[in-house]
Amino acid sequence: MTTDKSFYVTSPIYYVNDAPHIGHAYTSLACDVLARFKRLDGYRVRFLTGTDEHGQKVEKSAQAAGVDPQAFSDRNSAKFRNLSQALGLSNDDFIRTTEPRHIAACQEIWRRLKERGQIYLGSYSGWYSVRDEAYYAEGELVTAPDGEKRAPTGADVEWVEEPSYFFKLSAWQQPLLDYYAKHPDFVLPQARLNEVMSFVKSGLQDLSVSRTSFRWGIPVPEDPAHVMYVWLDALTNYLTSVGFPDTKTDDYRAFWPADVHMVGKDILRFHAILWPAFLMAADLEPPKRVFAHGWWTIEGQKMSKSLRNVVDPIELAKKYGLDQVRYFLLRELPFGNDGDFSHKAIVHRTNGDLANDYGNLAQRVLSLIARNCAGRVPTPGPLDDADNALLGAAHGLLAEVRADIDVQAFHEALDRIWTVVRAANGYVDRQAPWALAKSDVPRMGTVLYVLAETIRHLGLLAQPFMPGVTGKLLDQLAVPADQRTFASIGPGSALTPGTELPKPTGIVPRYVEATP
Ligand code: ME8
Repeated sequence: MTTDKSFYVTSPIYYVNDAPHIGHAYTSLACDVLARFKRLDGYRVRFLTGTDEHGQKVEKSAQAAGVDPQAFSDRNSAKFRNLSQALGLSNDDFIRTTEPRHIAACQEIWRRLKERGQIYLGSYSGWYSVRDEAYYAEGELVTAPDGEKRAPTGADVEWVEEPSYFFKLSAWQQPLLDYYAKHPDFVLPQARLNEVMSFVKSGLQDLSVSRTSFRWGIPVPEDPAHVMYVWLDALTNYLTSVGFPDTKTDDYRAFWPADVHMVGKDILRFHAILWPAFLMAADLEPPKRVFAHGWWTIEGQKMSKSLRNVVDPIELAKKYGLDQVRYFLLRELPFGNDGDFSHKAIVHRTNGDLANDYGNLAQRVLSLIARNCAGRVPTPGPLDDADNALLGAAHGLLAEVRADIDVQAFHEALDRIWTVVRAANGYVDRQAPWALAKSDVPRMGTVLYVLAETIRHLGLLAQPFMPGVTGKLLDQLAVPADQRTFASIGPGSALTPGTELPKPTGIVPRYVEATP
């Protein structure tokens, strides 16, 4: 495809100490929807995901498992790669931070920072949380009920004293504030930008960016007794994937700066403060947006291994269907808010929005056409106001949905699509094409044509969310593969009357609890 529009979206790279769960799937699915939407909308897209493999947390987990950290990373990174496959993610790259291309990129960014006088040698003494891979100032710590000092996230902290290189983060306080002021959409949702800004305004300290008390990291160029701080290493992955340090490549020019770094709210500060500061200091452009989404609890509780309530997305997809899981996760919560996952809620969405509203609409229209129009796209006669209103709503959806997707309001995009689904179901009820089949066959043809065109649009627009279900729907409308992009939205590529359609089959089954 030749296009000068390009779009680069990234998920976080996940730590290999944990097995993939619904939280990881959520972020990656959101990226996938964005990537698919932009591809269908004519963009050249790059979607990156992968695994974060260095640092003390991974080293300790590997030790606990009795394997060396590389073997441990190999094993667990493969689980995330499998997750991508099982979820049908359309990622263009899967990066591992132990790959040579990434080590080269990190060492180069270090050199750039060093050359520009942004890094100096000192020694760190202070608190560190291995679970968060973060440094905390004394004043940020909280005293837990057991009297222990903890990170504000509840994680354990330990006292660290070691030689360390520092990044002059304090020098970037004002440039960061200026950047936020100039780019009010840099962090979404808006409220999260306010949190970031007040943290930055409260003062930034220089940041320890190397460690000497363990070995599992990328060696600092010219001083290999130090390994790089895992967040400097991890964040750089977004540059590695587009070819950095070579900034002349086609991919680098097309895709840097990234359009959206999709993250959970837990890692917003790393992305919205450290990352643009590192980049500006290295004379590279900061990303255009960081979207920090909310947190899922499970049936009202925090997800944790000890509560044995960790939800495996692959099991979930096997139980309800992949598209049902994708739809549920992106429809249930306003994207950005926290929410609760429950089996009751997913069954409700699957049987209500999907089987009853969307699936039933398609089923009704396709079987009426099969029965009354000899299985061929009917020929429309003159259109009345009701026909034009429904078709107009379908044609107008793209512009509205595009605006939602551009601010990552996935729930609103779906809500809008479903407004037309409900309008179409209402139109079927009111027009009663089954009665017209007996009283006015030409009018029946018009009504079924309007409906077929409407469901074609509903199929095209829901593709990024439910590639499987919509694929089946578009197959049943005999829409050729090259007419499934958003360029085919609107009256210009309408269904051709007389086209033979395959025998209709259901596209979204109801979920029925298996009897034990
Ligand atoms: O932080 N609800 O990796 P990580 C919603 N390696 N999202 C959740 C979630 C939940 N309950 N639990 C996890 C790291 N997530 C670093 C990132 S990026 C340069 C380095 C998702 O394995 C959410 O996206 O701890 C969160 O930000 C991410 O998993 C944390 O993944």
